[in-house]
Amino acid sequence: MPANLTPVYLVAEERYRQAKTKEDKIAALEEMLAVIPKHKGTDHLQADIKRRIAKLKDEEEGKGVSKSSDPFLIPKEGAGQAVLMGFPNTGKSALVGALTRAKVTVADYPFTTALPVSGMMSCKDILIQLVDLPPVIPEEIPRGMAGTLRLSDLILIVVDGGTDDCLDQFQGCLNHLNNRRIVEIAGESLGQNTKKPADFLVIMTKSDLSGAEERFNLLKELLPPDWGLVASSTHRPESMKILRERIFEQLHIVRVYTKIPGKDPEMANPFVLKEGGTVLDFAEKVHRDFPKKLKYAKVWGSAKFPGQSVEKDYRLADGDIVELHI
Ligand SMILES: Nc1nc2c(ncn2[C@@H]2O[C@H](COP(=O)(O)OP(=O)(O)OP(=O)(O)O)[C@@H](O)[C@H]2O)c(=O)[nH]1
Ligand SMILES: [Mg+2]
Repeated sequence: MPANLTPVYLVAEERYRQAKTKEDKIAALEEMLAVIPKHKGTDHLQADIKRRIAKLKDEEEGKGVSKSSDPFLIPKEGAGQAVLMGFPNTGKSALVGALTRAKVTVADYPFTTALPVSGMMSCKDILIQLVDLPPVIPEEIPRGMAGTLRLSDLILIVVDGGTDDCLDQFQGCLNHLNNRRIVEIAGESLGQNTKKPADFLVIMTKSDLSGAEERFNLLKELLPPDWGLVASSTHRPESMKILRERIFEQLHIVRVYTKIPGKDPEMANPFVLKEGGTVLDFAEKVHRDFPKKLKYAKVWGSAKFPGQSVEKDYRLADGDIVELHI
C-alpha cells in the first residue's frame, strides 16, 4: 500500500534531516509522527519513527544506550530467556507487564512498543527472563530482532484471540522465522542455532473475549504437530499461573537442590540444568573443582529410594536433591 506522504510530513522529515542536536532530532521525529497519515501503508514508517525516538530518548537519559550499542542485544539473566514475538496489538506487553515488574507500555493501538524491554518472571523458585519485543508485520521484522530471536532460549509466539486474524498472525511469524532460518524447516536443521518446535510456545491472548474459545480450538487443529499452544487472559489470574508453568516446562530445564551431608537441603536457590543434565553437570555448576574430585552422589527425588547412591552420569530430574561426595 503506498504511503501517500503529505507535504506537511515531508517538511518535518526535512527538518529531521537538518537537525544537528539530539533534542532537535527528537522534536522533528515527534512532529513527523504527529502529522504522518495514519493508515496501513505507513505502519512500517510509524514504527521506525517510534524506534528512532525511543533510542534517542534513551541516549539522552543516559540509559547506557550508546550509538554503537544494539538495543536488540539483550544479555541473558536468570534460568532462561523467553522472547515474545507477535503482530501489533496482540497483547505482548500486557503479558510481560502481568508476569514481571518490567515497566512496559500497554495501549490499544499498534506499534506501542518501539524497543525491547526485559523483566524477570518468578516461577517455581527460579527467575525466568521475559523480553517484550516490538511487533512484526507481514512485510517487516525490526532490524536486529532476528538475532534476539535466534539467541533466545524460547520464542513465545503471541497471537490475538480476540480476532479471526490469529491464524494469519501465527503464519506471518512462521514466515519470518523460516525466511531468517531461525526455525527448522521440514525437520532439517540449518545451523547451530536453528530452533525446533519444542523451542517455541504459541500463546493465544485475550481468551476472555467472545469467540476466543472457537479460535483456540481452530488453532489447535491447524497448528503443525509438536507446537505447544496455550490460552491466556491478563484478566484471568488462573490463566496467568498456567502460562508461567507452561513457559517453565517449555524451557526444558530442571531445578536441582544441594544438600550438605548431615544437614537439611538448601531449598531456596536451586541450580538450573538443561533437561538430561547429569550429576557431573550439576557438580560443575556447584564448583568448577568438584567434577575432578567427585566420587559419588546421593539423590533424593528421582532415585529409586531416598538418598540412593548414584554414579556421575546419573540423569537428574526436576526437583531432585543432591548430596555431592568428594
Ligand atoms: N480483553 C483483553 N485485552 C487485552 C489482553 N491483553 C492485552 N489486551 C489489550 O490489548 C491491547 C494491546 O495490548 P499490548 O500489550 O499493548 O499489545 P502489544 O502486542 O504489546 O502491542 P505492540 O506494542 O503494538 O506490539 C491493549 O488495549 C490491552 O489492554 C487480554 O488478555 N484481554
Ligand atoms: Mg507492546
